[in-house]
Amino acid sequence: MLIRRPRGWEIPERDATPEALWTRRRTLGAGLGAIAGGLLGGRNAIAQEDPSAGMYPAMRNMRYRVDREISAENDATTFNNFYEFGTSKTIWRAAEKMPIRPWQVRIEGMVEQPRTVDFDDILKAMTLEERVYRFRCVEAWAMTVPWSGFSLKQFVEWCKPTSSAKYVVMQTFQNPSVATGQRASWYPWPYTEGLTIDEATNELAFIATGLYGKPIPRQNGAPLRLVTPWKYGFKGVKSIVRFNFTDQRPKTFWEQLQASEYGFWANVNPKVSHPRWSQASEEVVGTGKRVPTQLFNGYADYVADLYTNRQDERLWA
Ligand SMILES: Nc1nc2c(c(=O)[nH]1)N[C@H]1C(S)=C(S)[C@@H](COP(=O)(O)O)O[C@H]1N2
Ligand SMILES: [Mo]
Repeated sequence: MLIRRPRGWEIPERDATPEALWTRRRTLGAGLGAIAGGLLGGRNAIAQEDPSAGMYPAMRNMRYRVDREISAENDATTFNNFYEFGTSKTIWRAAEKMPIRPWQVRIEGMVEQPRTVDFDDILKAMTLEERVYRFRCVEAWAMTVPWSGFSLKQFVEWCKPTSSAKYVVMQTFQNPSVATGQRASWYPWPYTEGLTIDEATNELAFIATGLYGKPIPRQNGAPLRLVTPWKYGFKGVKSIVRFNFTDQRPKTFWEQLQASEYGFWANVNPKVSHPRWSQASEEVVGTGKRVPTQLFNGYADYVADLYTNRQDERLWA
C-alpha cells in the first residue's frame, strides 16, 4: 500500500509556526534592542556599526517550514560551539574580539577565474532571504533558527567552477591573536569543511549572514557561515574566508581529530548511534524536552536523492 506523506513544503499553514508570533517577537526584540543599545552600548553598539545592518530583516521564504517554535534568540546567541574561542558553550563574549571588517573571501581552485572579493560585495551580488531551519548538533541538542543569507547554489554559480570541480572546501579564518583557541596546536586549524558540488547546489544549502533579522553575531560565525540543516551542526563552518573548488575530498577538521566519530558526510540519522551516545532523540534547547530525531533531520524529501548511489559509504556521521 502506498501512503502519501505531504512533503515539507506542502504542510498546511496551520502546522507551521504562526507568522504573527514571529512578527510580534521581532518587533518586541527590536524595541528592547534599541533600549539596551541606548542604555548599555556594548553588544548592541557593535551590531549597529555593521555596514550591512540595513539589509535586514530579509523576507522570509515560506517554502521552508518547521513544525515547532523558533528558539529564543538568547539561546541561539549564548549557547554556541566555536572552538577558535574556547571549548565551552559560552564563548560569545570571547568572540566579540573578532574583527569582521574588512572581510576578504578567497575563491580559488577549479574556477574560471580565482579571485579575492570583499564580503560586502558578495552581499550586494546575492539575493538575501530568511529561512527558518531545524538545527541539530551531533551532541544531540537541537534548535529552530531563523537564518538570513543566500542560497549556496547561487553563490557557487557566481564562483563559476569548472566541470572538473567535485567538492567545495570551506575554511574559517586563522588568527590566534584574537582566536585564542587556535593557540592549541593539537587542533588541525584552520577549521575546514566541505560538500560535494551536488550537496552545495541542493536548494537547502545556505550561507547565513544574518540571524533573527539582523547581521549574524560573531559567536554564530560572522560575517558568513555555512548552514546544512540535514547534517549535524559541525558541518556548518563559521566565519569563512576561503572557498576552494577541487576534485579531492577534503579531510575535515573533526575527521582529522577523530575519524571514528565524525565523518565527511555527517547526515542526521536517529538509527545510527554516535560511538558514545544514541542519536535517537534530541533535547530542544530552551524547552527542557527531548523529541525523536528525524532522518536527515526532517529534510529527507529534499536530500535523500543525493545519497542513493552512495549506500556503501558511511553517510551518517
Ligand atoms: N569555525 C568553526 N565552525 C564551527 C564550529 C567551530 O568550532 N569552529 N563548531 C561547529 C559545531 S559543532 C556546531 S554545532 C555549530 C554551532 O553553531 P552555533 O554556535 O551557531 O549554534 O557550528 C559549527 N561550526
Ligand atoms: Mo556541534
